[in-house]
Amino acid sequence: MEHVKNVDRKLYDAITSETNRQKTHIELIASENFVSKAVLEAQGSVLTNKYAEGYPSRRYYGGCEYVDIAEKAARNRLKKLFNVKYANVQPHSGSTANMGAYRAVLKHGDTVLGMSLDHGGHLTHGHPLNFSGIDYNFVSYGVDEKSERIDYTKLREIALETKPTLIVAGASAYSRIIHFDKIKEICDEVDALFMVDMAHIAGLVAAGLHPNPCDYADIVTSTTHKTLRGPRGGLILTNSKEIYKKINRVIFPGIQGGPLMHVIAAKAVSFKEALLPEFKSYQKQVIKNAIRLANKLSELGFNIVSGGTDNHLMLVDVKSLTKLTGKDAEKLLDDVNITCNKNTIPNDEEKPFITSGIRLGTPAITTRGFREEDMDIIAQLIHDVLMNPDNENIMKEVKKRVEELTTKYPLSY
Ligand code: DSN
Repeated sequence: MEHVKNVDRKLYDAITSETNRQKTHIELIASENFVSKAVLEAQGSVLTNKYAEGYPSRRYYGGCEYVDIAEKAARNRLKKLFNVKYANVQPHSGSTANMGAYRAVLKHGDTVLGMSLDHGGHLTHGHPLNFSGIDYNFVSYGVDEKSERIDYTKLREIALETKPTLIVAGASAYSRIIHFDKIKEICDEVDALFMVDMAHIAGLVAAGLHPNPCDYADIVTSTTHKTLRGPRGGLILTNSKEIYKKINRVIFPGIQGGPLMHVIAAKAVSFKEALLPEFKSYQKQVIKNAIRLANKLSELGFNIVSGGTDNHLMLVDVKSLTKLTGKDAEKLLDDVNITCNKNTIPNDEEKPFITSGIRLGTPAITTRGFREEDMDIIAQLIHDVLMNPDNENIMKEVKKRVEELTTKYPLSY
């Protein structure tokens, strides 16, 4: 950071403070992770200087021979990782990837089914304020009131009734295996296309620990920075040559210009890392840690939505035990250096900015080396803080325990 320090003290201070925050906090935001130094280096490389509109070997600019190596490697590694025929690695984000996928197969106003944001879906799966909900006629499905798992029977009924062009699966706050085979059956029955946004679970899929949506869906989208542990960005996969051609045209020149070649290079590096056996062990530990954290919180009296987790995250209903809102819980935990986000729980009575729950995930802390026994400690600390919001001594003690843990598992940035 020597150069930033010399040129821009303000930004140097902000970046070093953020580095320090990451080192000293227990990061439980389920969609965050810590990239390797190799990924960071590739993203910070001179590839940021290069314009490369088009696709490898078919560019609108000269001098693309080296960035072509990066994009070809990213695509090939990704295809191997997910056992899929075609990959576009240019989407700048998950939102852009989803926009690209929709535009490739939908017309304005087409009917689409997506999981409701309140039940764990995503903004780009049809929220009325998002482009998806504005451009298309999204109809929501959700979870069963009792089991708090996706209600596939109801989903089928909605599909039979609305005859959608596309059904979208995928979630940002759903802790159970998504049964793509069941949704594919429904798609076939109503003659709908099937898209999966696997952003949250991509790393688990890559490691073979969650069913692979590429075996069922016409289009699969993802971000690259969550469980997959790459740089911030998006991607689109398909097994259909026809859909692939449409996707390529939609991404460029349809909705994006020059691809971010430094980010694509970093994606390539992270995909290489994800192909290593260590990545599978890492993902196994992510799930073990999540299950242990959910179990311990549950033992301590917290209601975990759907009763637990099969993946990297859990939704904790904080209000029923502590009377605190999700917003208050997020703030109290932040005060002791535990970072998470407030989250609506199914059929939440609180507004989305207040909520009754928090979402916790284990990808980032597992990257640091945290193991099951540490989950017991974290659960106890969360319990102690949220049950004693006015007790300064307890807050101080918890902060000290957090420091012990973050020191035990240092981040080497
Ligand atoms: N914002 C992401 C998350 O936290 O899950 C989804 O895009």
